[in-house]
Amino acid sequence: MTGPDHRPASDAPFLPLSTWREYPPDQMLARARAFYAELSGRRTVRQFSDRPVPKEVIEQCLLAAGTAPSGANLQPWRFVVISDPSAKAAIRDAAEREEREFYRHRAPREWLAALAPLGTDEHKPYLETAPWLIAVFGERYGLSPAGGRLSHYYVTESVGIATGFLIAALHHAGLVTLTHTPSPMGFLNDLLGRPPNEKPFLLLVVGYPAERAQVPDIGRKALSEIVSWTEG
Ligand code: IYR
Repeated sequence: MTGPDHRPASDAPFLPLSTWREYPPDQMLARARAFYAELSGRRTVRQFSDRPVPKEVIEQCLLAAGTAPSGANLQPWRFVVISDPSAKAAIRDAAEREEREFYRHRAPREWLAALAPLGTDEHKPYLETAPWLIAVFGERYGLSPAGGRLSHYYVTESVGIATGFLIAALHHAGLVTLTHTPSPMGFLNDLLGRPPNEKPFLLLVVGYPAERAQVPDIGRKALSEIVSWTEG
């Protein structure tokens, strides 16, 4: 066993690492395979059932999201969870207004061509059908109790990682999600009463798939297309 590596000089308290555990190589490989198998079954879904999903499940998945690493551990995320039908209707209305603009005027031809295989359009009925919407915000800066600004670091990276954890947790729990990015998303601050230091990151639609839901016939890149190894 190697001895301790550099331990940063700091007066801040440190604890022994107690949550890590080692697996023998064969188990490690089996676990890595099983986790990939689990995640590879995740599909983005655009046809939702209105079946209710217990709040406790969403809560646990949000706890998982909140374990993400973040710049200086400032945890610059805020999840606004919506189930109220009138709030969902207002979000749908505002999102569809932006999306109409996007699909009819703003989107360059090349972008529309890239979206064609997904079958997306300006209609977002699932924003009302699905039992839960989770609006993810990144705190551009924090606020001190006195109201001063506190710097946050790597907000986009941190919130992106937390959102990835959230999507994985929801999938693992047996739910489906749609990562919705209406643009611009400023309407979410207005509708949800969020302060100006919170920047909308994306809107997650969460629930059960509709019966006989269909997904586009698209695949994932091969390992060789996404990885370059530089081995000694
Ligand atoms: N925001 C639009 C368009 C859209 C953009 C990308 I990039 C996607 O991967 C999917 C959709 C919409 O939500 O329809």
